[in-house]
Amino acid sequence: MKIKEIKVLVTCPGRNFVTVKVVTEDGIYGLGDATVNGREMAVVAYLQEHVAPCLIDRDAHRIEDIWQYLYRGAYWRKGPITMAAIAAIDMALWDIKGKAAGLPLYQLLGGRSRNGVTVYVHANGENVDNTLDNADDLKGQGFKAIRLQSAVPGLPVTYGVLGDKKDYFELQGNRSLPPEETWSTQKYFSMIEGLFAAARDRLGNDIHLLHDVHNRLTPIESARLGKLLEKYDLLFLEDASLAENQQSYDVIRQHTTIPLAIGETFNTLWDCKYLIENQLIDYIRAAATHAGGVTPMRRIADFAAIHSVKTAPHGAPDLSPVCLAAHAHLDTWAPNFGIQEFVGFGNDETRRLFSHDMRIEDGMLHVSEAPGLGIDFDEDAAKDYPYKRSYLPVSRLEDGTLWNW
Ligand code: KDG
Ligand code: MG
Repeated sequence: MKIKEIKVLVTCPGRNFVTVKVVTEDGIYGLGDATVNGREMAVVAYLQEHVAPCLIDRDAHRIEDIWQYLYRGAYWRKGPITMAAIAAIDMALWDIKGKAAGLPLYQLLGGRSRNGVTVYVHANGENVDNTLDNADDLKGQGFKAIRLQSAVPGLPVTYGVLGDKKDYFELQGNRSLPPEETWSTQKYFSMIEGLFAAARDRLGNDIHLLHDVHNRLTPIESARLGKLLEKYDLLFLEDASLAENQQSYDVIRQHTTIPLAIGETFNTLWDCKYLIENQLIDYIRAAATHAGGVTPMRRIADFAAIHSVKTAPHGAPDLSPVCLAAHAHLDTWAPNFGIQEFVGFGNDETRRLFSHDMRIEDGMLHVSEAPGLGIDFDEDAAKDYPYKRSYLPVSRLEDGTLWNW
């Protein structure tokens, strides 16, 4: 089944998404997500100029060979732009194979390992009480796991807290230049333990709690935080420190038994190899869009499984619903699946463009039973929402030093 056309479609139904459509000679097409938040057009150029021309007339069924051709065959490997481009092609080819076979993707991966995919949702707030009001509300809706992020007193903006921009999509799609935010580790430590102490008092022990540090701490500060939060029984502490130097996690692990999660910005298995094989983390958060697609996500999951590490794919709104669909299949299959991050199916405009029948019930995401990924994209409607440049913020310490956002 030859590939006849590869379309790269950029649209901004509130925030930018790069969607790839691979069309075959039989008329079967597949979809993939190539969105790299704040760098979208770099992936578009990579796909249009350097990938699409090489794939025309190749057999769409040869997913593995095409993946190797794009990864191993190029002298310049890895990195978010390359891997998002490869990811989108790979997802689209799995979508095509599923449609051709008449089977949902999870069946091609090995079939169902569970009834549904447990998700964690976000409770954010301007203060501890308000964060816990939001968490209580989510608990009432049946969610079993909640990430808590509360504003840091004395800092004008805190990661994860939406402020007056209540909509995550609107927030992320409307920054024509990177806004600058201030960070203070000392101020953060004055808030964080109280948040989790109050959370256990108010929400009880029958709910999973999580927290994202978003790389703001050094390894020894992360170790201190882990020790402080151990007694509140978190499902995991995410991105406690950067792991560009993966040995940093040796330091954290020596001091605390808090479960650790990382990986949303990882692009290959190599980025997490040392962390996984030394059992320095408990959850790997790689995403299909940013780690090269379904093919390498399956390898990461298998490698993690033999080291007792679970999967917990990234699910922020900078991954399109096409990526969420791919995750729903991987999560339904992976024997060592842990939890899926979930921030909703998007605003009205996003739901108009991406149609699917995934659903949330009793705190679980339920995968589509339609062949392939089980998601469609309305190319014509997408023209109503053209690309709009938008950036993530940058972070500075209070003395002006640039820090990790
Ligand atoms: O684009 C950046 C977001 O994806 C990131 O800030 C979200 O850390 C995040 C998360 O865990 O969802
Ligand atoms: Mg995160």
